[in-house]
Amino acid sequence: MTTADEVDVVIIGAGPAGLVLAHLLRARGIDSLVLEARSRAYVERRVRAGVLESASVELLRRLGLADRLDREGMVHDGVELAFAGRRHRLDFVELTGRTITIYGQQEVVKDLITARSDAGDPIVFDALDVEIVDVEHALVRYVHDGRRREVRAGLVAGCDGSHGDSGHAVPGRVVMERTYPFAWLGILAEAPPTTKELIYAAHDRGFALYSMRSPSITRLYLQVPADERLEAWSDDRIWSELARRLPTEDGFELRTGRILDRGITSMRSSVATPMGHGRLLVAGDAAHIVPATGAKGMNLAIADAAVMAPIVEDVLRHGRTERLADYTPACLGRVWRAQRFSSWMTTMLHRLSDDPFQRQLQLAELELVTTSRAAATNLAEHYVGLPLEPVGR
Ligand code: RFL
Ligand code: PHB
Repeated sequence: MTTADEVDVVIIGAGPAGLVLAHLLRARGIDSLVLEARSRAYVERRVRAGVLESASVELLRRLGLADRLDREGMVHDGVELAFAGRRHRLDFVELTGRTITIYGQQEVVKDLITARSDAGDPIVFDALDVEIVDVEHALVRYVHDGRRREVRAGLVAGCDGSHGDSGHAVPGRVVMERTYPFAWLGILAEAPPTTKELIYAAHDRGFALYSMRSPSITRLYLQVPADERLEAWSDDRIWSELARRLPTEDGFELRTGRILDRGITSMRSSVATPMGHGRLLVAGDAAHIVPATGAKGMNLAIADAAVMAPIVEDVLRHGRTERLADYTPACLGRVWRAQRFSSWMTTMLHRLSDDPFQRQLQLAELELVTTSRAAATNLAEHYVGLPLEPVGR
């Protein structure tokens, strides 16, 4: 049996893009139904990004969703780059007047889900076989609790991440992509951070990243080959490799602890255009992926939602369907800036080959960004993130 519903907007996916969009629409008085394939417990536990740009924090604050973020988020004034045995600090506040906030993506997701359910707005978890049946008329079907359901909407927002299907519903979309011959092995460890800020380490043995989640939890990453298996890395091997790549001559101390979570993340870049068709608009990882080195993915997902919300309002409330065509170009300026930044950071910091010429070029680049104020400002401006206004001319 099919149960039919009607709603202003169907949002597919309860990640940062879908949940921020749902809240932005609520703030404009627009109803939405969020359909999420996984369980609530699963999406709230999924360990991913950790860096929020200042504009992302401000947007969450404006929506009244930042109480816990403001209490528990760790505001960082800069980052450190480590290479050739030394650490160099980039002071974001001095260079840009702005900061970043370390707050786990799953904490953002938890806060947004709690606020939505407190308001009595629907999120259907364990929504199976979600299908955009008619992209021109925003008709979506799914299965929940063994029942087939059908929803008619004014618009569909495809926010189902890099493995989702919604992007495939855009006819003739073109995907540009680049893969890297390495991946990141990431761990979450029960160990208090020993530095105040993140350390990006460009070691001869490969890249390592020292990050954190709270005063008692560190988040660490190691560059590994693209096809690496997690089973090849015992706890001892992980800690000893980190202990080789992270320490510097100034006596950096790596604290070890119980490993709470581990995973391998592939490194790739992609942009799919257009980011919509008919009554479908696609946001976040469902439309574009950046390698994690620039810490941009979650922030881009939030920025897409911020572009989409006023367009949805114009279309649904004022019948201005021509506004749908504005969505892709309004997102792409920022997306390509983030691609450029993430690809540059990735190339500068990872071990790319055995070629000594290439290595010297990387070291020269690192020397430049840590000694030239102009070069440091370029890095800092993109790391703290661009304002939420459209990027470009
Ligand atoms: P998400 O978060 O993947 O959410 C998509 C949601 O859609 C659901 N879904 C479906 N629901 C219904 N039907 C279907 N058919 C569905 N298929 C999928 C999924 O279950 C999920 O809940 O995408 P969104 O919202 O676009 O957000 C993107 C971010 O998650 C992603 O860009 C970041 O995590 C990337 N990233 C980082 N981004 C940053 O901004 N800063 C960082 O520091 C950062 N570090 C990282 C990262 C990603 C990492 N991993 C693990 C990929 C570090 C890592 C290790
Ligand atoms: C993280 O803390 O998970 C993190 C930080 C910076 C990055 C990527 C991931 O560039």
